[in-house]
Amino acid sequence: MSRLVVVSNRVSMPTERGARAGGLAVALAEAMTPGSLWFGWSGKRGATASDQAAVTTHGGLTYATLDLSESDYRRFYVGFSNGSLWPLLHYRTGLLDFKRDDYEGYLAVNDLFADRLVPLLRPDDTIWIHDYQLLTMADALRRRGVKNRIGFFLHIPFVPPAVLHVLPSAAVLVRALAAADLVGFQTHGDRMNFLESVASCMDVRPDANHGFTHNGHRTETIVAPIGIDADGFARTARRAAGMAETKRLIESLVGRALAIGVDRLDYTKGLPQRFDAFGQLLHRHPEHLRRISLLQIAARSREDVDRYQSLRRELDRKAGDINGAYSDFDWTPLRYMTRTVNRNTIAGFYRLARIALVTPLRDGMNLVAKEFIAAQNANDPGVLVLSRFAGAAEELTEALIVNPYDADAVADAMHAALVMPLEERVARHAALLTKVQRTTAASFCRDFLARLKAIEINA
Ligand code: ADQ
Repeated sequence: MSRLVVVSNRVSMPTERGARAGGLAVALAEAMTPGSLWFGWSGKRGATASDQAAVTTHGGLTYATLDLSESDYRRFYVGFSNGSLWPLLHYRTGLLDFKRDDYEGYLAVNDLFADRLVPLLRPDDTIWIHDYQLLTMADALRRRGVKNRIGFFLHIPFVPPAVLHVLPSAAVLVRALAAADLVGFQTHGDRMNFLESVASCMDVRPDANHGFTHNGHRTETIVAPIGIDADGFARTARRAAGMAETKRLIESLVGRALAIGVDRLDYTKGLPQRFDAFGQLLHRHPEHLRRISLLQIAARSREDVDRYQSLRRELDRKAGDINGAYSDFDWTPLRYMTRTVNRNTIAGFYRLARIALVTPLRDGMNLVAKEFIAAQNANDPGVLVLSRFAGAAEELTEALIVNPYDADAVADAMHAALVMPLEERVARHAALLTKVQRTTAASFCRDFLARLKAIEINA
């Protein structure tokens, strides 16, 4: 049987504290059968990059990691991946901070990954590369003679050609991606944008199966929405009812409704707009004054990118404005925290919440939306207020779908959620839960890998 080789920017080792709590490790748990190899950056920076991968085994899996040099880190990771590709692929061209030197660093690290992976490869390995940091790695492997099946999955959105071409050298990236045998996206919209970009950059039209052939190499595409282990997460949420943190939160609410937001502190997540919308709720619907608290948990991330520091300051200010305007001596409307909260604890918080605000300005999928649905008590569920610009909105149509740029509309949706009759809440939740149980982390892995393994390759 062919071995699975997963490649991602970061490898979360099971020995790292909390590393398996979320992210790719959980999503790929199903696919990583004993014997599989996980390859990527260790998260460490040294004076120079590793000249070979450090290989360890744990629980039947092999982990191969390399350190990056400080300059690789700045150019590949901070510079091009997070300063150019992340804003671009989230449609934020105004935030693009392109530097030719960073771009060259990006190509060099993708080449470095390929150089360090090649010695570890066996002829029948199936290679699955993840995400925007590694757009050119499939091509780097091909240039080193690798003939194995290569799949690539993009966790974040893909933009239409008019947006893509804002990035100098975008065509190079699209052509490099086409070196994979299978390229996967979260939504139909993302795939369509990619195929239009292929037409624009490579002058190749897709066929009826959404694949295309260029210079004798065929590239197929797949829409594979990522999901969660819905039943497992539901169990976690039920168990969390007995936790001390859950009890403390209940006590602190003194019977008030809880609205919750859980995000990485990132400008794509629409947090300033969400705070404005909450302010509008209190302004336009004063019947909710003193009756609701919004708990926003925002995990700090990418703090060495300037843009993230200014976002933090903006949120501190807005939170202060709202609480300054509306707080009472025994009521704080907005509880905003940037401390890390354990995922199991958050599961219990979701179950208590009457509303979840998942209002990104753009998001590949957004697993928080799915986690919130899985965590609910089906007999008395909370309501999901979901941005139309989250990938999850393509599936989760029974949520209250909003435009996150329209603070009044989001405020009205929150109001609708707060006054929604039980019967309607139950019906919406039941429909959503069916979907969250259908496209799970396991089905995501299964669908992608089944499709990849079915591809004929001429090795
Ligand atoms: P992210 O942008 O990180 O991921 P998301 O899917 O919302 O976004 O969250 C991933 C995980 O992190 C979830 O399990 C969530 O519970 C957890 N998480 C988020 N904020 C947290 C917080 N404050 N504290 C603790 N845990 C938190 C990228 C893409 C997404 C895509 C995923 C998976 O940007 O669009 O859904 O990959 O493909």
